[in-house]
Amino acid sequence: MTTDSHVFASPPAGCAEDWTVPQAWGDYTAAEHATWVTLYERQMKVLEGRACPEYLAGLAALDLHGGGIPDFDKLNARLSALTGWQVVAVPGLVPESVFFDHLAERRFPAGRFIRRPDQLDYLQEPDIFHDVFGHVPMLCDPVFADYMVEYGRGGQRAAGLGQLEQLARLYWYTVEFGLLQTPQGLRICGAGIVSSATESVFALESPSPNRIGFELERVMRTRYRIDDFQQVYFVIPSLSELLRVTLQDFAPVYARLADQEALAIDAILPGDLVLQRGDQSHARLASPSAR
Ligand code: HBI
Ligand code: FE
Repeated sequence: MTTDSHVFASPPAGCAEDWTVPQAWGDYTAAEHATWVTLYERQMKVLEGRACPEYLAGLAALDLHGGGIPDFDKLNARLSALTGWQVVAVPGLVPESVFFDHLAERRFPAGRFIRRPDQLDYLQEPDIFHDVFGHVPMLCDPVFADYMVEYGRGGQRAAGLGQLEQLARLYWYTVEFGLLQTPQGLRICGAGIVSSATESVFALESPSPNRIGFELERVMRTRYRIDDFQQVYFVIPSLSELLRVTLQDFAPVYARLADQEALAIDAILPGDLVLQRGDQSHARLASPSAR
């Protein structure tokens, strides 16, 4: 199976200075729209009772129904009215500096391509389903929308301090794979989980992964994997707490982290708030490739 690479080191032809491209919604084929519908319907079977209320409210507010690939012009009219955010089309994974610059300006870069039918279950690069179905509904929540702007600004600062790896872990364990504590129990807020039929169930119900209370420096030290289910999920107490910790000055945080080792993906520390000490049964079956 060829791996369509949508990872670019320099702007491919047709890209603007900021790496954006026209979505060209009219160019999507019926097969591409059908792929969106298949993915959407599959997700909606598992997300009731599993996705956090803020995500489900965003999905409804944007009217991201299963009719096909959303037209960003229509999507942005709704999204910008709610939190001032807009989605911009990019060819795929863009360099971190470009990504942070967009987030800091309330623009979410979404790959305009969609996975092929033989990639329904997994692809490593963010396609339009991962980015728009996974990430954009949470941007309707004012607190999370502000968190993402602060994250973008933090990324711009971290780039200058050489602390991108720690900040990428914060993104990974919150924006991509975060779980949220709610009065009804644990719910999914991470885009990487909410856009995956299998991980939506695994993250909440499997005995395999650790589930640990979110703590900023703990998360920033913890390695992650990009090729299989996570071996640890961090549980965020509330979106306002997530925003609060991101509003602080990270310089002292980076200073403390500078002389601390990165933590193994399945580590459990004495100070951890352990909600589940996983048996790592899933990971034992998979080839380890922690980052
Ligand atoms: N580019 N299009 C796109 N989407 C992402 O989610 C993305 C990216 N570039 C960098 C990136 N994410 C990660 O490095 C984050 O951890 C910042
Ligand atoms: Fe993502």
